Amino acid sequence: MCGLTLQVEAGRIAHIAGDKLDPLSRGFVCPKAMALPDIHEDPRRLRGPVERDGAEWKPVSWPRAFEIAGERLAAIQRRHGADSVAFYTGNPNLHSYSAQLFELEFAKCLGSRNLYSTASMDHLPHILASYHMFGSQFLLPVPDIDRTAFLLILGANPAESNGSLMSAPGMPARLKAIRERGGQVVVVDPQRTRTADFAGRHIFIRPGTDALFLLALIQVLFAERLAHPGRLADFTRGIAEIEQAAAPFTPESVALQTGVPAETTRATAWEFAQAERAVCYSRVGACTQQFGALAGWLTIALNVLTGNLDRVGGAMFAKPAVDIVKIGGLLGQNGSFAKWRSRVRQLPEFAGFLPVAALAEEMDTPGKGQIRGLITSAGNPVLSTPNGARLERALGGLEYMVSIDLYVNETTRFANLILPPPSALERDHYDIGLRALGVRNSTRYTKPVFAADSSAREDWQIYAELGSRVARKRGGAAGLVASARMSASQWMGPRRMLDWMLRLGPYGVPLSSLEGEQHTRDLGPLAPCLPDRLMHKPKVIQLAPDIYLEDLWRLARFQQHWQPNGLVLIGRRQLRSNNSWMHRYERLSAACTARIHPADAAARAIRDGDAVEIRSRAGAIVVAAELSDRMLQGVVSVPHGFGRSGSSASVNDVTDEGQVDALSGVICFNGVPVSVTRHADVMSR
Ligand SMILES: Nc1nc2c(c(=O)[nH]1)N[C@H]1C(S)=C(S)[C@@H](COP(=O)(O)OP(=O)(O)OC[C@H]3O[C@@H](n4cnc5c(=O)[nH]c(N)nc54)[C@H](O)[C@@H]3O)O[C@H]1N2
Ligand SMILES: Nc1nc2c(c(=O)[nH]1)N[C@H]1C(S)=C(S)[C@@H](COP(=O)(O)OP(=O)(O)OC[C@H]3O[C@@H](n4cnc5c(=O)[nH]c(N)nc54)[C@H](O)[C@@H]3O)O[C@H]1N2
Ligand SMILES: [Mo]
Repeated sequence: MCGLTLQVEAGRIAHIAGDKLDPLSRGFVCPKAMALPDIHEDPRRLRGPVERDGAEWKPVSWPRAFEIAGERLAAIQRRHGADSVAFYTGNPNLHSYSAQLFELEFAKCLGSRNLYSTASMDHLPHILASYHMFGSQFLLPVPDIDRTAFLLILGANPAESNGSLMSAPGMPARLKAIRERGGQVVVVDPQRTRTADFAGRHIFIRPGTDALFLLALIQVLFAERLAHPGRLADFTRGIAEIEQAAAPFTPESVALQTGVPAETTRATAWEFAQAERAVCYSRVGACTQQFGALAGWLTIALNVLTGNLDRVGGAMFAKPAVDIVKIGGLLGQNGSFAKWRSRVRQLPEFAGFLPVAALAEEMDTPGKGQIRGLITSAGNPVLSTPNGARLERALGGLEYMVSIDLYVNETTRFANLILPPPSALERDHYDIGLRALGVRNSTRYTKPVFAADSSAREDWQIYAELGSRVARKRGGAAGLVASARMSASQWMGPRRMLDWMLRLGPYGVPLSSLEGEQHTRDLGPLAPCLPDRLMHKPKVIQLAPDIYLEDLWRLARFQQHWQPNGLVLIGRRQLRSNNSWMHRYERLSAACTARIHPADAAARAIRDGDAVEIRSRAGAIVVAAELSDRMLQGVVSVPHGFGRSGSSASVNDVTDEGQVDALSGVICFNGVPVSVTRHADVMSR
């Protein structure tokens, strides 16, 4: 999303810089963009399909690769039913419009209910809330960060992650600007993060208790007559219900579990309510935890109850050139929840996808519907999903596996076949999803920087070729229809689809008019759009959907039975990293250490730099301890995405696939009970 200026000399990138004329990123560029040439030129990147032969990888032609993969996957489905082949789609697919456009059609070709994406370890609570409250999973509020006077952040570190579900390149400057214009930024996090340093105000919170904290804020709003939804009240239902539901959760009653003093909670509620323009923004830390769904819902509720939803400086909705809310509605993609559940543990689907926490057990639990074949695309679930070690064992037992990826990684090494697309610089680019989350409306289409090899297949082409083959070879009426639909999509191609979506959008710009533009086109600041854009019929905000009110019983029970116990594990992201796959580039280097409070370390005779063993129900890892008083006592933090080599370890060998938010099925990466022991002590036992 950062506008870039690339200088190309003799077929190579000679220089990369931020585009100062970009209306959104204003010249800012993060380390990930600087690594683009490293990815492009990396000799380890796969340039053509490879087939595994024992421990060796042998090149194979594209036609032959599609033929084998199509036949093997369809054969499994013919024998064991469509659900026996699963599909996992990873994070980078969200950054490729053409892959995204073909992904759902590909899933239809498989005809399987075993579909998995990163949503359930990331943003599921947010899309679940938008679906229930606004009627569309795509109608996601974005903090109007450049005009707000009070930003309350829970469980996000945008100064390092660059913002998520909020496309706002250059967060440090944007955070500073809030304070320079007299505003406030408050960060609620078990670690004092880089974002907290910019904020100036930081509140420590115990992992997994954000729902309690947010409910207490809402309780204060009602008890102290601070709730003023303003014009939103005309089209909001459930205000009285939420008042009643929040009543028992006073700041005093949640102080013990959250670790936030009652006076701090009360003062925060007052400041938030009285600020001229305020917005609450919560992300990964508040999502991927035991009450993630409740926290996602309450974040929006707090904004509504203070009149800050759809208000300048509050939580607003972008008006993107490709209106995915409208198109999603036309295509019947507003969302769905718990229409079916996973076979083994009965975890709910959302929009057709099952929680990743179920993936390994669906593979290694025998019975009808067991997964025997797998396609992964742009992902690395061995490192990115909970209990990666169990998943790894399960991968070894598959009958056939295909991976669509640029690399042999910790997951794709189990594939029988790897199909690599060209690098990001060799394909065109348009941000469909991320522009819809922009803090300012803008649009840009980027042509390929380099021409791909004539034999190269982009992700969408791989989806099309493989999908139509599997569907056709599986046979049956459904298979033939899916295959024909995919062929029609392939004939149309992603560019024409994009052009059509742009023309249908609120600005009616044809793709050809964007193609000639050097810079991102500014489409202006965010503007109020409710109740018009609401997708419920009638157009209302459902402030208190039953699924959330019912889940409050679980929260109350947790509160009652809460007891201080040992250490819990949480994650963190670092500036020079990107999930599991960018550490290999020299320009990106992050460290995999266990951050622990000095008092917790002292109690275990751990010194800075000592190797420590972190153990949970699921497994154990050994990493170096990093003593830091920026951690809340009782909490230890390890970043994810590192492989099991040298001094690093995969934290997801410790996270527990058994620990999910019971309502949504989102995984609890944050708040895993662990023991931490000096490695030397473990060895001598
Ligand atoms: N403990 C813990 N675990 C976490 C998280 C956490 O906070 N804590 N965060 C979770 C979150 S939010 C996410 S999004 C996931 C990410 O999890 P995944 O999506 O499973 O993993 P990535 O590391 O993003 O995988 C990237 C892979 O995509 C490949 N790739 C890159 N570009 C392309 C492309 O254009 N096409 C194709 N086909 N492949 C490409 C890369 O080579 C790499 O192998 O991790 C989750 N895991
Ligand atoms: N440099 C870099 N940028 C990235 C990525 C990357 O790997 N590296 N990944 C990208 C992806 S896929 C995503 S989804 C986004 C994520 O973007 P963010 O959500 O901003 O990223 P995190 O650093 O995971 O922030 C989570 C924060 O939650 C805190 N936390 C943990 N548990 C709790 C809790 O129970 N309550 C509260 N209140 N806080 C808690 C953690 O201490 C941490 O500071 O970042 C994206 N950007
Ligand atoms: Mo993510």
